[in-house]
Amino acid sequence: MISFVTTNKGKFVEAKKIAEKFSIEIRWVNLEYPEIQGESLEEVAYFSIKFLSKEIDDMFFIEDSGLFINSLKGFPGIYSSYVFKTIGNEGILKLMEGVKDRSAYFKAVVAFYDRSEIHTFIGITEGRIANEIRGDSGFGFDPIFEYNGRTFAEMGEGKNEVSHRRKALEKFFSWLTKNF
Ligand code: ITT
Repeated sequence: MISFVTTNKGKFVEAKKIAEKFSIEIRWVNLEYPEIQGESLEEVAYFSIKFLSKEIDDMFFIEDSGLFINSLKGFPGIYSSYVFKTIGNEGILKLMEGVKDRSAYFKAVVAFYDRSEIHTFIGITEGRIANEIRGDSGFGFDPIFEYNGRTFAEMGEGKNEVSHRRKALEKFFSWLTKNF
């Protein structure tokens, strides 16, 4: 049994479904932890793992993600939570007014601590920033992230088939079945 530390229930439910396909059982640890102001998702995840390794005594993993907009040099990136809480989807659309290159990607980093080493797994899904807010499923930036013409929030469960989080988790679980 491996613990998944996250305050986000949606993330846990999604991970549990994917884990089942690999016959892996995961446990939800709903624990908030400090996130440092690093330069990359990987760096932030390393510090979080180091902090959590003192709080938890079995094997565990975390998952951190963000939206990276190319014309904004990767913003909001590691600041995604804060930017979503402050300026939100409307704010991002405002920043993108009149911008031609609307390409963007979601990136997820899964970081797993086996009590001796930290292993990271990355998932990326490319798309573009929509011209307006569309759809009502999902969370966060889903209503403004377009993938093949539809926003993630218009794709319902279909988002989970192609999401950055799914890709990172599948890499992790498949590695886990071979190594543990
Ligand atoms: P943790 O406790 O696991 O950290 P969290 O909700 O803070 O949960 P993240 O830090 O990984 O999650 O996510 C950062 C922000 O990026 C999140 O608040 C969303 O606004 C956005 N985000 C991440 N994944 C997303 C997705 O699949 N769809 C839409 N927005 C996403």
